[in-house]
Amino acid sequence: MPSSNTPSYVLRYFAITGLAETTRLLLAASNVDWTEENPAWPQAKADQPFGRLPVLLESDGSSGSDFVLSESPTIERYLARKYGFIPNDPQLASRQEEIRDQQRDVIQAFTNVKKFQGEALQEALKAYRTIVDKVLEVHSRILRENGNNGFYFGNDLSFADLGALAIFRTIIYMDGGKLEEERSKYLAENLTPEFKKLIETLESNPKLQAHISDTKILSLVSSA
Ligand SMILES: N[C@@H](CCC(=O)N[C@@H](CS)C(=O)NCC(=O)O)C(=O)O
Repeated sequence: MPSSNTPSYVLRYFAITGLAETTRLLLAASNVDWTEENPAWPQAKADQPFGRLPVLLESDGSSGSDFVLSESPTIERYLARKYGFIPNDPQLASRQEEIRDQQRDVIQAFTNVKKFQGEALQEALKAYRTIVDKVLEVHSRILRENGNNGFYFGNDLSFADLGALAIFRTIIYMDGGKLEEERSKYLAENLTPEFKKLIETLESNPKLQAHISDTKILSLVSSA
């Protein structure tokens, strides 16, 4: 358990995976004290620093002061650096961030599919499949080069690993967890053995259990 001087956190977001899922996994893996708030919207919009969510509040255990942070990529990197999921070496750190930004492109393409109809929808689906194929291909190679041990780099959980699990959880649960929609079905049907191993490794990590125990996805994607 964190000591009394360890910061505690409140994550404000909507009750969906979306832009907060990597942050939730980072908070769980960091073994810190954290809770989630789902504010009434749009009533709470004016109370947020930039009028949007997610927002992270950090309370310093000793002074009680709050550090308030917006922008999901910034929140993620703040926690990942602070709790050792991004290495200090700038080149190694960039490798983690590069992977995470490519994962983010998948979510961007995924949400674009929801915006369009007709011909534009077909174009958005094509773009989504292209980025999914690329990430599965390139990232599976990186996972293989690391010995296919369920981690992108070395033998420890990193920012890249947590980001990958968040991608699958976001896509599957934003589509209702049924793997019937074109978007989630495509991802599940094309999942590689390397990603299955990564999901299996993360889903058995004791630190993540409190957040994922009722929402594990390996059996869902394996039977797709
Ligand atoms: N760049 C921001 C985007 C935040 C964002 O678009 N949040 C949406 C939810 S996913 C939101 O707050 N929508 C409600 C609103 O804009 O009123 C981030 O990555 O955190």
